[in-house]
Amino acid sequence: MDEVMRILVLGADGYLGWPTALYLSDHGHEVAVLDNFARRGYDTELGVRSLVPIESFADRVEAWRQVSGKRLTSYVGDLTDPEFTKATIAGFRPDAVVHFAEQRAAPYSMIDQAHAVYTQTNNVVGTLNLLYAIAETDPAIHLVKLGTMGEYGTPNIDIEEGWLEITHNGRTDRMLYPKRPGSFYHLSKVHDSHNIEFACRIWGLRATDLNQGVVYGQQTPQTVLDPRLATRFDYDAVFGTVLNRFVIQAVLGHPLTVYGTGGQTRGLIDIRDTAECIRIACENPAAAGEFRVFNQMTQSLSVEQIAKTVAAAYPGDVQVEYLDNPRVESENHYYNAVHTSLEKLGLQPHLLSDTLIESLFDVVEQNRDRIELDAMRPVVHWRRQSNPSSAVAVAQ
Ligand code: NAD
Ligand code: USQ
Repeated sequence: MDEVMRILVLGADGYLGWPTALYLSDHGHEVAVLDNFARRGYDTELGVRSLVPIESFADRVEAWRQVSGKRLTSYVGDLTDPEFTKATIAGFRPDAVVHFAEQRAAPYSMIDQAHAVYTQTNNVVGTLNLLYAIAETDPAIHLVKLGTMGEYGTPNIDIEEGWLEITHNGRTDRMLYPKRPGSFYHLSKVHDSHNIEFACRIWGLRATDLNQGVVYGQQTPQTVLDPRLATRFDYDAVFGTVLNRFVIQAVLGHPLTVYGTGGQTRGLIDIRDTAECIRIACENPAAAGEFRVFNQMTQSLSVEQIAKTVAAAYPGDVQVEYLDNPRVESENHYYNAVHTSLEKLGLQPHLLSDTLIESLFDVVEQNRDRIELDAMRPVVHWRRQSNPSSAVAVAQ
């Protein structure tokens, strides 16, 4: 790194925000961390908890100071509060803001009307407040925003990195890539992308939208330095993501819950690569007025391939159960997503390996007594307008 940057990480108490903040701090940057603890609140609501115990925000920040000698400036507050957001940006004066702070579970957004409205309000309003705060404080601040590969859906053409050159009736233009997302959560990210692109166009802001695939893994070189630095690991049917859930199900001796035929294909990325992609994006900022989009994934696999990979890595017997798909999604489709920009800037991907999966088996073994089995079954169905919020609630 040539230059120490001031980087504000929003959503830094979450699964990805916390290890990314440590990674950036470890790379010599001046890092501030912010959260409103909404994620801990969803745990209480759903009756679940992270498989791996996590410390309070204050205790984690203090643990990092003790372990690394580095200080994280911390802010507690809600991005949907415009005054708080403005005061934080004006107070810390970051070179880059990394924005993870959204409600990120598709099933949570599909529970019922209240959860859909909450998700879109929290995500879209929070991001809009942030755009105003940056524009009014200093338009040169680089916004590094977490989007999602699910914004694109599964079109029957190649997925480009955010933009598409279209020729129509003999005329050509460069347009935002058409989006067909699969949940009200994924839609909130599409709305964010449009708002950010517009702010770059009208105010000359600089932004990088990172359309990230499904993340797997739990440990990074920084989080393993001390148990108090662990990041969360979700397994429940609302917040647990597919590969992490399959690893846990294999260890418990539960069948891997493949939804539908398992033919649906997704982009994936290792949690260590998430942190590195953020560092690369921060250290190589977008130009003034540029809305830059990178597809932050390193490989594509179908859900069935993920299940087979986990089953092959596990030393014992593993059953696979094909459930009626609770979601509305294509299970047999073309999928070819370009993801070369981050690699051109230096990303060296960790591709999915048996070694990584085996290390996750160990993490699960150490914490298996913390698992709430009822939370493993999907209870949120896309075709219904009203769902129970958790299997735990259904079981009680
Ligand atoms: P997470 O829920 O663990 O973390 C998000 C954090 O943001 C939480 O700690 C939450 O309390 C905080 N937050 C939410 N709303 C806030 C608000 N209004 N004000 C302040 N803080 C708020 O999620 P994660 O898995 O770490 O994901 C982080 C980001 O990455 C999300 O934007 C998500 O959409 C994106 N992403 C995640 C994945 C994945 O597989 N986990 C994949 C692609 C993209
Ligand atoms: N799936 C199963 N069985 C399960 C869980 C999931 O078959 O037990 C399937 C789903 O039907 C879906 C795929 O696995 O086809 C991925 O589901 P997921 O829950 O792992 O991921 P998703 O809902 O797409 O959301 C996650 C994160 C979200 C992020 C997104 C990236 O929660 O924040 O935006 O991954 S992406 O998928 O590229 O949009």
